Amino acid sequence: MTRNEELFARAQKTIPGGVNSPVRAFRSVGGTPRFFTRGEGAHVWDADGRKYIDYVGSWGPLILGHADPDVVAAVQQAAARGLSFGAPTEAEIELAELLVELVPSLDMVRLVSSGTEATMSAIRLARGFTGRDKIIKFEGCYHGHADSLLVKAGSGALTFGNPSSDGVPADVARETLVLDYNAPHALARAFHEHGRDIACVIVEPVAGNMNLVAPRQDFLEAMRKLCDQHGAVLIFDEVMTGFRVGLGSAQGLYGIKPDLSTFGKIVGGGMPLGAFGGRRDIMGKVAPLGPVYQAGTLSGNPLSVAAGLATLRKIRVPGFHEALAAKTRALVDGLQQAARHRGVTFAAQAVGGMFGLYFAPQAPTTYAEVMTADKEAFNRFFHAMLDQGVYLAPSAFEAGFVSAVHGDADLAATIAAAEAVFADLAK
Ligand code: HOZ
Repeated sequence: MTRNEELFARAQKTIPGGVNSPVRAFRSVGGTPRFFTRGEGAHVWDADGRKYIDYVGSWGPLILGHADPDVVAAVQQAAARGLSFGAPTEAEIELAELLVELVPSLDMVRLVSSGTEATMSAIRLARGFTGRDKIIKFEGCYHGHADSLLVKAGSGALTFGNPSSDGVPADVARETLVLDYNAPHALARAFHEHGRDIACVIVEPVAGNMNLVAPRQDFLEAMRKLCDQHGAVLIFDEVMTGFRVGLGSAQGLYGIKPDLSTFGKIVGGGMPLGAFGGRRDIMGKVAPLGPVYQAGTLSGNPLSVAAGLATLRKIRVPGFHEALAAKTRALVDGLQQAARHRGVTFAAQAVGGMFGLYFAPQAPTTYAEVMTADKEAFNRFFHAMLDQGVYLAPSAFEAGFVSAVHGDADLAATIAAAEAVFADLAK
């Protein structure tokens, strides 16, 4: 038995599935999850001492790689001054000011402890602001695990959703309309039928939880226009895309100004931190200014704020995101070329520092298309890459992430490993 296997067997006795977040259990790809002992730069080491090039990056936060010395020092210094006060600190203002400066749609922000908390709070705020209950989300987009958001499409083209988890009340799910991603006509129809009841539209402006699906520009533009016409709040869930696809996030990249935005991952630099913010008139409804309640003992935690500030200050240098995007593009181009050499049906695409890999003839644009990709081929690819020392997300339905410290040698080694794996897959 390997040390990873030993730890997994032990973990399953006291932790459901042996993990603290389901996708980590490798259920989608099969096999034993790797238990990590250390990360440095673009690399991680598992409990058996094996080293991997890491393209998960803690699912997005680690845009500077593992254990960036400046981020670690900032956290250490904050920790030495006190772990938590449950009272305001100056650093929270600095982070709020920086967010407002970097993302033009933000007039005000509230710091929370996770992306789930941020989206859950933004939905409540949109409902409180509009006095309406219904929300629109898109099939395949994930916005954390709050009840209103764990909802999948019901039957029929335009129906209210069904819970996608046991424990979510059907009555709550019924308030959520689930539409196809990248389908502006479906959105227009939904507003035509239900416009007066719709509090908000929430969207991942680049979907990253059904593998990576890039948005059609007219889809984003339609939702901005329809929300304006019907008095609904447009929420961009930038937990994944925030500060990753550009310094101004996806809203900067696509030139759309949402009413509210949610952040997580990079904003906390690897520590638990989320944020939601937006228009002043809407944020003015948040307690204690207004009647929409939201609170948290660890909100604005000093260590998380220190890590977030150190990360954002380091990535706001000119050219940072261009270099990250170029590197990510080089990776996906190299992988596509390797697959072509070996005659494997495969596509890949990048948006800024995030990427998607698809065992399909071309990159999908909807959830239905994502579902037609060859999942078995992905699973074989995943395990073969793992054997070659490349750690990809353990699911065909997750995006990948490149950091600023992935070097040319890492990219070349990854592409060479993939070429060998594609050769095997083609046999
Ligand atoms: N929310 C992540 C998947 N898109 C998983 C996070 C984790 O397992 O850490």
